[in-house]
Amino acid sequence: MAEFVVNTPVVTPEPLVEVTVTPSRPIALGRHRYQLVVVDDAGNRSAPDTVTVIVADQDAPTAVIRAPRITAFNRSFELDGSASFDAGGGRIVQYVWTYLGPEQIG
Ligand SMILES: [Ca+2]
Repeated sequence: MAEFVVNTPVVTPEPLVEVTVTPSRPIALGRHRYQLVVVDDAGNRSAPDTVTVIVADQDAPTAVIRAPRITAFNRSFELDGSASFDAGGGRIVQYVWTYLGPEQIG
């Protein structure tokens, strides 16, 4: 586990390191670069190798539709999607409404 700070090296004796991310220490959505330099037992340092890791919103949002239970004949009414929410660091930017027709009885 390691809390990475920009341009501050983290030194480990092992070839694996966890980039620790918690709700209080998130990494923003987008492209992030990491660099590795290795040092041998004689103290020789490698040239740096770098990678780009893309932090992406991969979680679908949840739709919550609310409406009046009963509405009067020939009266407009509202559908409300404001209780919908997203996960994964993103936000909802579009509401796609569809009338599915009369409910079939029986
Ligand atoms: Ca999302």
